[in-house]
Amino acid sequence: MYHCAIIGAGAVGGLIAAKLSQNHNKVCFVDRRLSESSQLELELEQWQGAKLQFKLPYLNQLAPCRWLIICVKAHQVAQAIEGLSIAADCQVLLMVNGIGAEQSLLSTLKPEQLFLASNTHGALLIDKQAHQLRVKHTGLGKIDLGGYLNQVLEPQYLAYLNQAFEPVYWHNNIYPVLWQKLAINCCINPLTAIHRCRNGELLKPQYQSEITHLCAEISHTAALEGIALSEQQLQQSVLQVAKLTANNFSSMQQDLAQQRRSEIDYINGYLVERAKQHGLNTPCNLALLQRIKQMEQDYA
Ligand code: KPL
Repeated sequence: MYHCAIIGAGAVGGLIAAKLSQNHNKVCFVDRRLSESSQLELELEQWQGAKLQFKLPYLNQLAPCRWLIICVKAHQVAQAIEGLSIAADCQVLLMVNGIGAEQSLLSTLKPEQLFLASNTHGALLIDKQAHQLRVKHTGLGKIDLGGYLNQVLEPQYLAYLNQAFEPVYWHNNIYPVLWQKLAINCCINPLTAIHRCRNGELLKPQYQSEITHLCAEISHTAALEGIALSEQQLQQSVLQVAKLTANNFSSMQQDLAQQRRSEIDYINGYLVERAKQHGLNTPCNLALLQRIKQMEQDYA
């Protein structure tokens, strides 16, 4: 039995696999698209530390595991688990940007099997070949997680993650944390993609009024969803993350620069949709959603 199977051999998946393996957990990667199972050579350049190297199973079918961790792009979640038979005692941890992708898992899983996480560790993909993955841990962050059903009890086996990734914080209600991260992504991701800049640029005075309006819309929508997050609190988190990740390009900036599909539908798109359900207009978030959609349509 594997402790963890990981879907998504990218920067975050590589970081998680390496840290868990370093703590002597049995880890494998799963990718249904592989024609046959093989091995993946994984190298992690640690945060201010030596390099770690592992050879991990790279399977085209899911093997028995306690945790299945999904860290792909939000719009790839449904496809990533298609055709996998996930055992009833396997706990699934979804670690993606935005909110809404979890809905596509509920036709396959019992809701009590599903856990949602927010990750703020910085991870950079250095190189990805068919059987090789090199990643770098670029910033120490934290992992927050909780049950899809707001369960009060910490799941069994959380210790695996905790030892490898201190700090891992358990929340009886994970949704306020997810909405706070949503606010960060609603502001930083589209603005850096549109202005083709690093996260730190958004600390400049010319962006402050737009960030204030975006946060006000998010705070009002969150309140209608029963989540109390003040505009000031959200704005402060956005600016704090922009400062901490000042030299990074956001994931959406990178997606658009490389003409890939972005996660906008699960970020500003999710916000606009939830607000609409409550009869609320969110013009600032809608404008960013439309601008990013337009930029995607203009790809060569
Ligand atoms: O989550 C991020 C992303 O780029 O998707 C932030 C926190 C904005 C860091 O770049």
